Amino acid sequence: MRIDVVTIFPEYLEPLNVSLVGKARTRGTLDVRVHDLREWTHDRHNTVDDTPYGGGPGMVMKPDVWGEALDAVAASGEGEGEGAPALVVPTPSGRPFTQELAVELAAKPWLVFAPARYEGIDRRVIDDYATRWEVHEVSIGDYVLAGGEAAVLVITEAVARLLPGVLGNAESHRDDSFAPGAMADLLEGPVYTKPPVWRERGIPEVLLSGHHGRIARWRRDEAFRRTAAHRPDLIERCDPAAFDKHDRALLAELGWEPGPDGRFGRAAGAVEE
Ligand code: JQB
Repeated sequence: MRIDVVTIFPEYLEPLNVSLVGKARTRGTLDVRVHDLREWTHDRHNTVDDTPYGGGPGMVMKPDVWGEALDAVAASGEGEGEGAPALVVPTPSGRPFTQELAVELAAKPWLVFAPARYEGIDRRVIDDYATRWEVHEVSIGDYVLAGGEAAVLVITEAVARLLPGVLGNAESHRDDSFAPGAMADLLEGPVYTKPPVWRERGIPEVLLSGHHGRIARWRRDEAFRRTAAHRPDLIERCDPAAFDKHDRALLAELGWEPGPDGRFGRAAGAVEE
């Protein structure tokens, strides 16, 4: 996969040289190219922003500079047989970035990221490229960043670990929380390693028992407890056909009960733990 990033802060993308993404790059699985947007300015001050039409606070990134940059990046990939890249624009008003979207993006041969600063990019840039390229406006969460670069790091790491050969066998994707598939709808429970006693704290007995069935059940219970506490929306969204008798008993103990549609919700008068 090829990834281009166009930014006014190329040094912000340095973490892409490290760890999993850095290794994927040195092994040739991932070709990452970071570009300074100011290379495509023509004035003495390398201006990338201007005041917003209609007034208001802050500045808006200029469409002409972004247009030249994106055209140049696209032209640099012509003849590599990939066709047009998919453009990814981080913005607080974008589609929520989820594991599902990570899987979708990991299937593309070529991504171009356009992380903005200030109040974002002149709308006409997104509208114009959307007539020729696949464009994804994406938000990594419900909080406000000062620009899109941190989102590029997040999205790139989530995508890179899905590329063939990037993760070792020891860490394959099947039980990831949120991975579409097996344990898709529950958060992961706690994990432990040696030593068996640390600061007078032991390990849950069941994990030392060697009873694989009981261990699997305990892990599922812990996953339910964490999910109910931190992400009740995930329990509510679950198809109750996925719950067995034990799950139902545990949910009842945690203050959940089936509603008219069979889906579980917090029981009226349930006590917050
Ligand atoms: C400028 C960004 C995010 C990119 C993601 C996320 O554009 C704005 N609008 C309102 C407030 C602040 C900004 C600043 N800003 C470019 C830019 C914020 C991304 C961003 C984001 N992806 N929160 N904020 N989840």
